[in-house]
This record gives sequence, C-alpha cells and structure tokens, in this order.
Amino acid sequence: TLRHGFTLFFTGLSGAGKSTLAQVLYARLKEQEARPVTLLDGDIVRKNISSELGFSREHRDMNVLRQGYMASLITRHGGIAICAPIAPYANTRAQVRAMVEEDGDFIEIYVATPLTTCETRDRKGLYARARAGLIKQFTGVSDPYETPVNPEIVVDTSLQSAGEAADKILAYLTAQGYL
Ligand code: GGZ
Repeated sequence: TLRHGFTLFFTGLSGAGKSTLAQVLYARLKEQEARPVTLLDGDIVRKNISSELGFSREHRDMNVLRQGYMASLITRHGGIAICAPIAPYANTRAQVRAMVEEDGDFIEIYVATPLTTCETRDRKGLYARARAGLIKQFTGVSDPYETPVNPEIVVDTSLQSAGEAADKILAYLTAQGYL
C-alpha cells in the first residue's frame, strides 16, 4: 500500500473539532513528506466550489459529494486528501466512501464530541443563534446528524486534546502501514 493514495474524512457536529484536527493532521503529514497532502478545508470548499449551496439535505449532499469527488482524484494520483465536512447523512458518507475506494483507501474519522460540549463551547455563537431560531436546519439542534456506525477511527475532543486525538490518528496510519 506504500504508493496508495488515501482520504482522511472527518465527520461530526459543528464545533466538534474537525477543522482543528484536519489542520493538525495536515501539518504532521506534510512534515513526513511521504506523499502530497491536500486539505480540502470546509470554508474554502463552500466559498469556491459550493458557493451556491445552503444547508438543505439536498445541498449538504451535493457539497459533501463534491468534496468526495475531489478527494477521489487526489487519492487516485497517490496523494492524501483531508476533508472535514459535517457530512450528517450516513448514506452520503457511504457514497463518498465507495467513490474514493475505487481509487485508494478511505479512512472515516468520527469526531464524536458530544452536542452538549459543542454547544457549551459555542465558539462562533451559532448554537445560541440556532436555539433562538435565527438559523434554521442547524445540525444537532433542528437538523439530523446520523452517527457513523463503522468509522475506522473515533476521537472525542471532550475527552482528549487535539494533539492526543491527532496522535491516535497517526498511530492508526502507522499501524496500518500508511506511513
Ligand atoms: C450546520 C452550519 C449551518 C447549519 C452554517 N447547520 O462550525 P462551523 O459553522 O464553522 O461549521 C459549520 C459549517 C458546516 O458546513 P459543512 O459544509 O461542513 O456542512 S455539510 O457537511 O452539512 O454540508 C457551521 C456553518 O457551516 N453552518 N449553517 N444550518 N452548520
């Protein structure tokens, strides 16, 4: 599997720590200089590729599938793609997995930080706004999040630091022979 590309696909609630972890992993994998690494940052994707999309089920699915398609191209050419959307629907995550697995490996990382922790942190004030009804269809408040059933890795930033979670992911990649 040494030359195999792969995709690290983080999924979890807003504020769970996905972006932070994706950035830490990106930095650590870049240092290794084993393969080219691409971070498909959620904000950048929504701004540049999914700019017409909102947060209905249909639009979330399109957004997540677009990220999956880009990840599959990177994976096909032997790179490492890192995505970190909420990706609330199990069926859509499975579609992305199938697409990427045609080209390489798909590693789903469930960032299982509980809603209460995300909401207590509320770093951007979005949960307060969602509770007040100012943001409709907000994941975890007024829109579903389907818990992953068989993710390759589970981390929880209410129980471990971002550094510890990153170490767990790197340990998995090493044990599986990716690094
Ligand atoms: C969930 C929303 C919503 C709604 C805006 N529901 O914490 P953030 O701010 O920076 O991350 C969230 C981001 C989610 O976008 P994704 O592209 O990852 O979602 S999906 O995979 O479902 O397409 C949040 C912000 O956008 N945000 N409105 N209604 N999060």
